[in-house]
Amino acid sequence: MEPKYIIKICLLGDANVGKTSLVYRFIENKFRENYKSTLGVNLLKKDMDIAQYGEVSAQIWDLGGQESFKSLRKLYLEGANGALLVYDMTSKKTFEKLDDWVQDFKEARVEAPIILIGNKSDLKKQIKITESDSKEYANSNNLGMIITSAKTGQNVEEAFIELTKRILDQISDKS
Ligand code: G3D
Ligand code: MG
Repeated sequence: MEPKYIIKICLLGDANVGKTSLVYRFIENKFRENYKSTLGVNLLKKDMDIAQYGEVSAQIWDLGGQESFKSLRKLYLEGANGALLVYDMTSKKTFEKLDDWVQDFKEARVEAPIILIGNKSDLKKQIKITESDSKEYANSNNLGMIITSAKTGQNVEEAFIELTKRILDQISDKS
């Protein structure tokens, strides 16, 4: 059957925050300790069955290895219906870079929903950015927020599904 909706989801966030691991966990339900840093863009597809909407096919764009090249971002973000914006809970630096990503995304896709993800929640002793810091940031920027671990699988599926629901709510509102 043809999916009723085809959507584009982008993974945003600095290198090493766990974007590729989250996508891999969501699609394959596995975690690999050793990734080669992704080059270029990974493009993956996942079909979901979302209550009340039915079949949805998500194209998941994972920017690899070139997160720091601002000039690529515009092309990457073009046509995105929503984004998962990831930081590493053990790295203050990746949290401080969020503004940059939010700004770029909003410039390209003004109204599309974003979910903020604090990843690596399993590294409990090394956490530097708490869930409440994260909530505060999400609230003041009007983002959804969820804490995940690509390693244990905690909340990974929930994050993708929550974003997909928000995207569909928005798409169907407009039609
Ligand atoms: P990126 O795609 O954002 O660049 P990767 O990030 O998915 O390549 O992950 C970067 C590193 O973080 C990898 O470790 C990966 O195993 C690790 N990682 C990703 N998610 C988690 C998580 O939830 N918990 C823990 N503990 N580690 C995670 P290496 O050692 O290969 O650099
Ligand atoms: Mg990657």
